[in-house]
Amino acid sequence: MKTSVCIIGGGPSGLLLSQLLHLKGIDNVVLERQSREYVLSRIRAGVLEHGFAELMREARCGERMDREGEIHDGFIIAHAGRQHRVDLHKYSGGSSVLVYGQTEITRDLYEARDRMGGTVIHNVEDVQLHDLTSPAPHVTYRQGDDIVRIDCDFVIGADGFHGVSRKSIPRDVLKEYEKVYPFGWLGVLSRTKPVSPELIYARHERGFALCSLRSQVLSRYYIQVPLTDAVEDWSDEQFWDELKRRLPAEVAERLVTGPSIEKSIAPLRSFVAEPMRYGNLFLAGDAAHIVPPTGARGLNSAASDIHYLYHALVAHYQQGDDSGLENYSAKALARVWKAQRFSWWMTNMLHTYPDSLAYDQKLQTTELEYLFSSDNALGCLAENYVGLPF
Ligand code: RFL
Ligand code: PHB
Repeated sequence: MKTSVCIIGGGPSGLLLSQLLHLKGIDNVVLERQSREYVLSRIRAGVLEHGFAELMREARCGERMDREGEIHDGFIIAHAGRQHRVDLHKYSGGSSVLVYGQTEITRDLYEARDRMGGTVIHNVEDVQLHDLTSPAPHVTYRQGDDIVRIDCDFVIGADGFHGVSRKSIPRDVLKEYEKVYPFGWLGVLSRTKPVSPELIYARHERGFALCSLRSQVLSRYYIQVPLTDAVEDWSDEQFWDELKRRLPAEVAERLVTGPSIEKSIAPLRSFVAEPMRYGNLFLAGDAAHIVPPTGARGLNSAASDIHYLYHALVAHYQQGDDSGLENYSAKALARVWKAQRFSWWMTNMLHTYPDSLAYDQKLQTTELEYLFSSDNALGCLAENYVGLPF
């Protein structure tokens, strides 16, 4: 098989780039290790910035998102039994975020790829990247007993944190920066009315909690748990009891509980791999960087990578201009590190660390008190949460 761009990974990053390139007449193939059903069963992001939504519209995939997504002009931070609203609209100069699930984004992208006759190959095994520093790289994979070879100009590594692409860069070229947090998030999806029309981020001595939503009939809640906990350790009842303990009494009282329809634990990690280019391989999204979900930046950072790559590839194929490809890694990383900083800051401010000093706890409280006493501090939070410019 021969194509211009071979994209490894059929998550939101890979599918979005595939769709955008196809609309510009640039031939591409997506290789995905899992089945479509499996990819669509993963419950992840819920908060999108406008830059991401714009890209979805440009990819002609924004119709359902604009119809069903909810615009949020603010969110709540709860601590010490009190609730403070962060007015995103006021403090970010009129911006907001969109609440629309990653599952729905992915579904919309798959449907668009089908409609346009895009090539997305599922259940590929043993993907291997070859000759990445040559002008003619190729990718091989196994499907059943067959080894299939794809010749291409460029390989895009959009295969998430555990993918093969980043691992194909020699160890002496790649530098990895990592911070692992001593806790995870236990998430529950339930077909219940959300406890609040806006998200609530709660700091509590028993651990962080988050009340989020997918729609007015579908709620998503998280609680901070030790890394040693397993999903099986938590019955639905235990989850709801613990969530209530961490919310202000007035919120806990109106929480509607119900059976969980999905329950999973995600460990929290900050990670960046540099550079994001090796020869004709370009990394994008979770393949190159991970943030703890506290700042809702992960998918949004993937979107800015895709924006830069898309424009760089179009300039290459349409104008023979390679400056975008040359600058890709530096440009993407500059924004990636700002998302890292913000996510680390939000995580530190809101989580309970197992061995924190009384001094650290005082600083955490002071950080929150300062935040809600300063328009400048709120402005800083708001401009990062709605997304820095691409
Ligand atoms: P993905 O989604 O991991 O997709 C990569 C795809 O590559 C496939 N793959 C392979 N395919 C072929 N060959 C191989 N060798 C392969 N290895 C892997 C995988 O099967 C998969 O389908 O990466 P992508 O596309 O870069 O997207 C990134 C986002 O998924 C991620 O950043 C967000 O989900 C992070 N995130 C959030 N981001 C936000 O912007 N806002 C949020 O509100 C938000 N909330 C969250 C989150 C992530 C969470 N978890 C579970 C980590 C909440 C949670 C709980
Ligand atoms: C979610 O709804 O899954 C969600 C929302 C905000 C976050 C993280 C996750 O910061």
